[in-house]
Amino acid sequence: MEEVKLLGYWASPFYVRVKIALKLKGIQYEYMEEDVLNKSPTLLKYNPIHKKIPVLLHNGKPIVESLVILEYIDETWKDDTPLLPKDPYQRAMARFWTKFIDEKCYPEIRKLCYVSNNEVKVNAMGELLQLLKLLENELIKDNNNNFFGGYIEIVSILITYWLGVIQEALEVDILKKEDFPNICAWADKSIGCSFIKENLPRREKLLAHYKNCTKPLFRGASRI
Ligand SMILES: N[C@@H](CCC(=O)N[C@@H](CS)C(=O)NCC(=O)O)C(=O)O
Repeated sequence: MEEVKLLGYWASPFYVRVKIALKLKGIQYEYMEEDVLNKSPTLLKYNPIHKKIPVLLHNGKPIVESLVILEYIDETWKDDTPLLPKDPYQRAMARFWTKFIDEKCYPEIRKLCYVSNNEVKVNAMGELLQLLKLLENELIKDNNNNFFGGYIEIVSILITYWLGVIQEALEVDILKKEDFPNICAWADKSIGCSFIKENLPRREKLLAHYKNCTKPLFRGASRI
C-alpha cells in the first residue's frame, strides 16, 4: 500500500502544480496545510535545506522543489499521459522553459509583490516585461500554439493564473492582450483545461490574499 502525503499552502503556485499532477495521475494522497509564517516541525524535518512547501512524502521519503516533484511523479506513476514529452529534444525544451519561468521570471514577480522600494518594483516590472517578450516570441514559433504539453502548462500557472491576479492586486497591467497576444491566448487555453481549472484556488480568494500581502505599485504616482 502506497502512502502519499503532500505538504502545501493553498495560495502557493508551487504547491498547486503538484496538486494538479497528482490529480491528473489519479493518485490518492493526504494533504497537510502548512502555515508558511509559522513552519511545522514536519516541514523543517523533511525540507531542512529550503524550508519551503511543497514537500511530497512517498512512503515516508521526502521529495522537495516543485519541478523535481513533478518529474518524480511522472517517473514513478507512469501511465498513458506522461507530463513531460517523450521526445528528448522536447523534454529538454520543456525543462529549459520551466527553469526560465522559475529562475528568471519568478524573482521579478517576487520583487513586485514583496519589495517595498518602488524603484526596485519599477525595475522588476521592466525586467519582467522583457522576459515575457521572450516567452511571447517562443510561443509565436509554435505553429499550433500547443507549446510543450502538460508539464509546461502546469508549471506556467505562475504566469497564466497567478500573474493575472497579482497584477490586479498591484493595480498594474503587465499581461496586456495587445502586447502579449500569444501568452494571453495560451493562458486562456491552458487555464481552461479542466484538469488545471478544477485545481486552482478561487480567483476572488487569491486576489484578496494578494491585496492583503502586497502594496499597489503606483498609488499616488503616474502609472506606467
Ligand atoms: N523553488 C521552490 C519554491 C517554493 C516556494 O517558494 N514556496 C513558498 C510558498 S509559495 C514557501 O514555502 N515559502 C516559505 C519561505 O520562503 O520561508 C519550488 O519550486 O518548490
